[in-house]
Amino acid sequence: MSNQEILDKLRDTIVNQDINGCAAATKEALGAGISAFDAINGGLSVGMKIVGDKFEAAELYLPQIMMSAKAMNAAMEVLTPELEKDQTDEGVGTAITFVQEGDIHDIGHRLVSTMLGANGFKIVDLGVDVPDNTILDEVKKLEGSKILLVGSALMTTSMLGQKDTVEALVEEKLRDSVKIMFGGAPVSDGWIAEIGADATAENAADAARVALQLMK
Ligand code: HCB
Repeated sequence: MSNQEILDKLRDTIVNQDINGCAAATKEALGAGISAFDAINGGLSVGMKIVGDKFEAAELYLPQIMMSAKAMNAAMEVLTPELEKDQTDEGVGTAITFVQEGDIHDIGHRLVSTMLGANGFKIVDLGVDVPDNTILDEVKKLEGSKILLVGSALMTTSMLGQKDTVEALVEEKLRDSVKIMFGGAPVSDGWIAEIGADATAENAADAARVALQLMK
């Protein structure tokens, strides 16, 4: 089977909510010499995009989306140790990663956290549905070191919370202590400029590149 066929198989296991098949296809991809990074970008994420589009077109419903998400998680269990193997010890800074309050979508958040960890960031993962107070407490603990806030929001409602987070940092006089990268499907460059954050990124690989740039 060619590498493209294996990537297509990965994609299809996500679309078909095949949890065991997805884990097996992920192992097959690694066995064929496909990198964890290519498996995510060329196979799994392509599948999640199709699932998202089908959900929007009402061709799939929530229970099916949850099964696709589980398949993605099964693949990430296989891939995370691989991504961690590439981990550098450069100590570029601490990335405080979180999903905005009211939002439990964590697939992209976990991909981005893993990718930043593999690129030398120490990761403080606050998880999902994170209120501003928790973020501020963590920033206060780390004040004085190099800090990157990495927030995800997948819904237009939770995206609005990113503005509140920036305002809360300004109010607590912590804005200059951190760089801020926000992402998630609804986040645009225009929104980043409007709320006074520093950057966004299209995907996990882009997030690593942008994050390293911000820490310079
Ligand atoms: Co969910 N959901 N969902 N959902 N969901 C979305 C997000 C909608 C867009 C679907 C739609 O209606 N069109 C929609 C939001 C609409 C809106 O506000 N505009 C929606 C809704 C409405 C809901 C519920 C409210 C549904 C309901 O209950 N009625 C509910 C929300 C509950 C809540 O959060 N309070 C809900 C629930 C679910 C699950 C549980 C079934 C499941 C989540 C499982 C999980 O995450 N553990 C789910 C899923 C999977 C989706 C879709 C289909 C896929 C999201 C995803 O995982 N994408 C999504 C449709 C879509 O996005 N088109 C749909 C794949 C990942 C890899 O991409 O964009 O998350 P990503 O991350 C990328 C990228 O953005 C970037 O890098 C990542 C990796 O490449 N990135 C960053 C991410 N964070 C970054 C941070 C940075 O600093 C930089 C880059």
